[in-house]
Amino acid sequence: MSRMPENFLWGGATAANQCEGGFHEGGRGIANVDVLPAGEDRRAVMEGKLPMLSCDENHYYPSHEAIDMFHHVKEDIRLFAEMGFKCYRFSVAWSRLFPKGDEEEPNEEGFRFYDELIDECLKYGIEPLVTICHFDVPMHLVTEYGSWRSRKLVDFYLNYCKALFERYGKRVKYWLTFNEINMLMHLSFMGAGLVFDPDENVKQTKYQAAHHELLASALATKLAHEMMPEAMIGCMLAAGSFYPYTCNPKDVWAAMERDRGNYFFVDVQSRGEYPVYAKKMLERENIHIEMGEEDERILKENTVDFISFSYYSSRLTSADPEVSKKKTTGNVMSSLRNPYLEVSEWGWQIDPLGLRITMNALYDRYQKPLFIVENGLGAVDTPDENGEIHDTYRIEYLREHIKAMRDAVNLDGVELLGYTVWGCIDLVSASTGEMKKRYGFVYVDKDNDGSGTLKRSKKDSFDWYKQVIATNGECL
Ligand code: BGP
Repeated sequence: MSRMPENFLWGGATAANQCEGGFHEGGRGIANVDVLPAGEDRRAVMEGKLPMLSCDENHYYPSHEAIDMFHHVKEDIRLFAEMGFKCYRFSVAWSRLFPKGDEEEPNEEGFRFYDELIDECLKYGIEPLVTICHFDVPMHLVTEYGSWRSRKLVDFYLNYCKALFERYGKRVKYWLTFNEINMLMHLSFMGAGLVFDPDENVKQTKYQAAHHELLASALATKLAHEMMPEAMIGCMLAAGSFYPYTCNPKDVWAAMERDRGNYFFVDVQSRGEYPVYAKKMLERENIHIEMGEEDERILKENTVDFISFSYYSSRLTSADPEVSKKKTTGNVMSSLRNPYLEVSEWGWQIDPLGLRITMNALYDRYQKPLFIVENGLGAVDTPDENGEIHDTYRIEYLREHIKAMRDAVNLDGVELLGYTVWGCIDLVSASTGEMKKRYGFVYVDKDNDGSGTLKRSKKDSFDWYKQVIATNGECL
């Protein structure tokens, strides 16, 4: 009861724009994620409210070097192997393979980094799990086509998928079409390259863009199944169930509606059609999604094989506008402050049982295998006088979440393919652009302002996680 099933995929997860760096190397083109500055303007740029279509002198752009995995790949994968990783989730930078995004043929040089990365993983018996698009859109597609608001993006994305499947189809089994697809609704520029005009009907644009991503996801799933019969294709949701603030039915209703706002995407990707509640909502709000004749059939016939998600916290909501003022931060969406929970240094609430609740909710709803592809604690790590990091707080967070995950599997019967800890090596924070918000088992010597030697060192959590994997989750 205290172990995970055989062949459970323990590991870690990263994203290209948060760890690779080398943003101009090998012919890579510039992407939306490269123009996200650190500092106070970041939020408005991420939301698409403050257009930043190129870099300027007044801002610092942390993705440009990130932790320079581009030049440390062997060292980093070796460290993951030393922890006993069975799986490593990473993303491919679209603009490395298609610098502008609308080229017919991929940039051969761009493959080299991933060739090496994947070979290194396989050398150590680590299963690669590839996120095809983790927020990035080549900037040329943003400026020339308006990003995902244009249906043309579907073709460009598919061309990119084809290049990936051709190259890596024999070596990679697990693929995710879009990271946190529901991010499009909240941080629309970071998540989908959307910039809004002041007088634009933003909701209309978001749902049209969402339709294009959903269609692209279904077509990529189709292509993957045709080209790689063994492959497993997943969707990816920024998950975390909403709790009602009180037992007032109005609060319960509010929580259900907020959950549906997120489920919408996975409902389409997993069940193959727009759920009725969404159709009704679109009708009420006078939002009209332009669809091609075949779109509904394509969605229906090409559903995903598994449901992956990130989980950092549960969420809390209320129907009462007064109560709704007591907010705290969280992944993508803010939440009300739950008095029963503690928070991280960044105000994200810590709720291990919420992971079990979320897993059960997703499994009940979709009846497909789940994969936890992000979970972890962003914290300040301070090296002691010997340069060591005793991150007991991180161990504690992960231990409690792993216990909840074990219960969901062993006591509730949820089918779970694996668990990859977010930011298994320190990397740039997506929401804040900071290095100080660290998730890793491996410390990277680099500061918020970009200074540091980039030297890697093991934290206490490194050996702890190694033992967790070695005992298949028994020894926590
Ligand atoms: C998710 C993203 C990741 C990652 C993580 C942690 O939204 O998929 O890219 O960054 O959250 O968030 P943050 O970096 O803001 O702490």
